[in-house]
Amino acid sequence: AQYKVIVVGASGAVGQEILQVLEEKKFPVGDLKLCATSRSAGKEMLFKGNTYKVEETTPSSFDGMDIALFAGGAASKEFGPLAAEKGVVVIDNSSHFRLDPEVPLVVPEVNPEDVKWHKGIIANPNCSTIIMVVPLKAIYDAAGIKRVVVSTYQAVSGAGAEGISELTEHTKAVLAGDEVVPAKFQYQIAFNLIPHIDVFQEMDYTKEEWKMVKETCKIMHDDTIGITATTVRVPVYRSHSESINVETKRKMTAAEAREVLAKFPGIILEDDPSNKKYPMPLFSSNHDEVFVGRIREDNSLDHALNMWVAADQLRKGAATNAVQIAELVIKYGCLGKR
Ligand code: 2RA
Repeated sequence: AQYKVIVVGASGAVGQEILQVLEEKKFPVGDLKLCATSRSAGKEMLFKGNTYKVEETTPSSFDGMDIALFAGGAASKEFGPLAAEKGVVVIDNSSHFRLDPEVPLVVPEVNPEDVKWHKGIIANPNCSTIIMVVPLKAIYDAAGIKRVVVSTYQAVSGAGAEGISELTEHTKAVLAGDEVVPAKFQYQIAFNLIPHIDVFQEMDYTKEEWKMVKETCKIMHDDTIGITATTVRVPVYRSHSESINVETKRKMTAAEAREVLAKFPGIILEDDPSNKKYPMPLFSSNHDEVFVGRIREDNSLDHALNMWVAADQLRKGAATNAVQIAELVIKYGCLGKR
């Protein structure tokens, strides 16, 4: 069978990745429609060797479509429910519906079954959450989890195409001795780290940090897991990295952790310090797996482990995860109610 697919926000960084992943994974696209705001309407994009013109998103854009992949941003709030009303299965990258109890929040390697109870909208978690919960699930199944402490090192492309160009511009300006003009980021991002992603909220945590806390408990179906996060923007173009400390319920050695992580779907273990083997964003980019390494027992706490992970946040962190959800919708036969 083939499916009528509409990509909303097609011209942005995530939208472009969605098209690439749909093509790479040979998703059964029968009919493709690319939509975006009026600002991007008219742009031409390639898919499977054919040129498609980006149209402005309107309510009628969704007529007769089977699956809508929203790349993120405000469009989901305006058009998501409307598309679902029309019987289109909406897979949304924005944060808008993630914590809605009526909306499943899904990472296919972690909670695939949640796709089955969708009521028209399925939410894609935040990229930094997806990258963390894949290895956490392997540990959780083997030893249980009491608490997680995570610090992230997030690429500038998490802030879209403007984030990418700002790193380039700031780097050139610094090297040329010119004035640096922050626009997308709060400060100069070249040769700097900015511990501020999204807005500050209660307890002086940012919205990005609260996303990691709340989304993880929903995906893992376990509100007893204690999570605290610090999210940081770093001068890296692509791939988020994360330093994760996990306190487990049952003792787990580093060797046991390596064993379960190596076997877990969607993970590539890169953990051989004597040969300088560990994950790095330069090498995890353009892949779909979460790379895990630097696994060590916590020297300061009995039942705890450290690990360092890196993954392409435009792919596994967004586009690939969304397309994998679409594949589950087909596998489980839970397309929209016409
Ligand atoms: C970021 N995770 O990295 C957020 C949104 N993609 O900016």
